[in-house]
Amino acid sequence: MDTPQSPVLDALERFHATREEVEHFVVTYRSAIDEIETKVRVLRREFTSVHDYNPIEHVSSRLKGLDSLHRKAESRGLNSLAEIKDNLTDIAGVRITCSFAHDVYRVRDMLCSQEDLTLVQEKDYIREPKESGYRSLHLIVEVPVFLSSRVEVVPVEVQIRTIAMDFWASLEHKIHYKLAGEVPEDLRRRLISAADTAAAMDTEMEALHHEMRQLKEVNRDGVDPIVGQMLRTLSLFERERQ
Ligand code: 0O2
Repeated sequence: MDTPQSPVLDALERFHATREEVEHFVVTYRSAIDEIETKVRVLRREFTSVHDYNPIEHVSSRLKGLDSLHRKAESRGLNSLAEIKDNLTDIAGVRITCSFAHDVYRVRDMLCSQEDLTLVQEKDYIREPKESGYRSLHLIVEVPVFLSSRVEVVPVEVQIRTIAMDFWASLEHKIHYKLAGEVPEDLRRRLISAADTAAAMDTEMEALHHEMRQLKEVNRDGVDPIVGQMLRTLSLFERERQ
């Protein structure tokens, strides 16, 4: 039994929708997230077993909360669930955290080459960071969701970034939230500088990783046993992490 505060009842009023429509809306977008998460899980498993390397560190997802959805709909003058569906593409979101920047594009390519998935928009905030310092690759992809009586093509926002970019974005988001958007100039500048430092670290870590893999190749043809032991330990460590 719903109480007057129940999110579903609340949504019925806000979006002038029937209960069935709201439930259908939530199920459809949640299923679109499941579809993308399954694709990422399959890629991750295949990579780990076939290529002996896992480019994906972490995957998370979120369905935009009804409050936040309502605020965004109001600010865009959208008055019904149908208008929201037609105009908002970030209702379903999946975030993929990769080890290195190179992996971000690799994962993008692997996902977008799948036949049932259509890339409708790409914003590359890694090559062109936002003024805030924010870096991430944003994709809007459309994925079919097979329901009992029809197939719905649903947009999902996929954010792909490195661990360092993700760390920065979470902290920056927290600061904005805590200060209700009123971030002092000095703090803003330090955040931009921290974003540059994180980007420099990404570049250096990627270079180190590349060199380590090259050494590993050489090791196959016979190298100093101590170096060989180090490489085996590194590779064990890498596997543990996966
Ligand atoms: P949530 O809950 O994280 O999803 P729009 O999406 O149309 O309103 P825009 O600017 O065209 O606006 O979209 P864009 O650039 O693709 O970015 C939207 C999302 O990217 C945001 O979602 C954040 O998740 C993330 N993002 C963008 N810029 C920044 C930034 O400067 N700092 C941080 N930490 N994250 C950012 P939402 O809607 O804010 O919320």
